[in-house]
Parts: sequence; structure tokens; C-alpha cells
Amino acid sequence: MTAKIMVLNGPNLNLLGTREPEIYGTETLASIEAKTHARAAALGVEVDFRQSNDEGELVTWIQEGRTDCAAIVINAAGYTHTSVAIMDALQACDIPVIELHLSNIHRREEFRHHSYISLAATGIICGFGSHGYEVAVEAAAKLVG
Ligand code: CA2
Repeated sequence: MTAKIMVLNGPNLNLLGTREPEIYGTETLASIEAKTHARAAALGVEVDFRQSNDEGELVTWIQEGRTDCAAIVINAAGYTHTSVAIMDALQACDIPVIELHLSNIHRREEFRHHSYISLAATGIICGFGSHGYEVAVEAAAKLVG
């Protein structure tokens, strides 16, 4: 059976490509999604790509991924720095969890240096812009292959 990797995106990432291109690049989330699917197909895995502005919805999806998927890639966006609930949901997962950020959060404001997601993550990819999504899927495929 083809391994399924859940790729979750948190609040405001639906606005990618419309503002702050110097930090987040010019690509839209739809374009990133298409490239992520293409990379997954080349690697022989399946991707379930989602975005929500709602913390509770992200928790529900993580609980779904915990039983239905082989790994979770998550760019929790602003919730990275605030959400104990998302961390708890990820810590309940017995599958690899890859934390992903477009920007290098450690080169930015102090409040972005702490991540609740890191406390539940198998590994972290940050600072590679939209290419990070392909890197994350590659890392996940390697872990579950
Ligand atoms: O670098 C990342 O991927 C972040 O997860 C992005 C979050 C930020 O809060 C994290 O510290 C780092 C912000 C996502 C919001 O993205 C926007 C994109 C375009 C316009 C407005 C917001």
C-alpha cells in the first residue's frame, strides 16, 4: 500500500504569495501544493495537503493523521510559538513528525525562537523557502520507507 504523508499548514499560509515576499517568497500555497504532490509521486508516496486558520481543526487533523498516515509534516505557522494543544496532539502520534518553516525562525524575532512543535518533532526543516516542502516530503518518505 502507498504510504500517505499528511502535510499540514497553519494560519495565514493561505495568504502566501500576496504579502511579505522578502520573507516568505512569491509562490502561492496552491503552487507549493502542486510541487509537493509532484515530488511525492516521484518518491512513490501519497500526500494529503491541508491548510487551516483554526487551531482546533489542526488538532483534529493531527488526530486523523495519527491513525491514517505514515508521517506528518507540519508548518504550524504562528501556532508554532503558542500552541500547547497542537504539541500535545503531535506528542500523541507514534509516527514521524517533521516540523517545517519557510523562513529560518532562529534568524528572526526572539519570540519565534521557541517552538512548541519542536518538542514533538522528529526533525526540523527551516529556512529553505518553499523548497522546504519537497525536502520535508523526501525526509518523511525516507523515514517511512
Ligand atoms: O517561516 C514559516 O514558515 C513560519 O511558520 C510562517 C509563520 C510565522 O508566524 C512563523 O514564525 C514562521 C507566518 C505565516 C504567515 O504567512 C503569511 C504569508 C503571506 C502573507 C501573510 C502571512
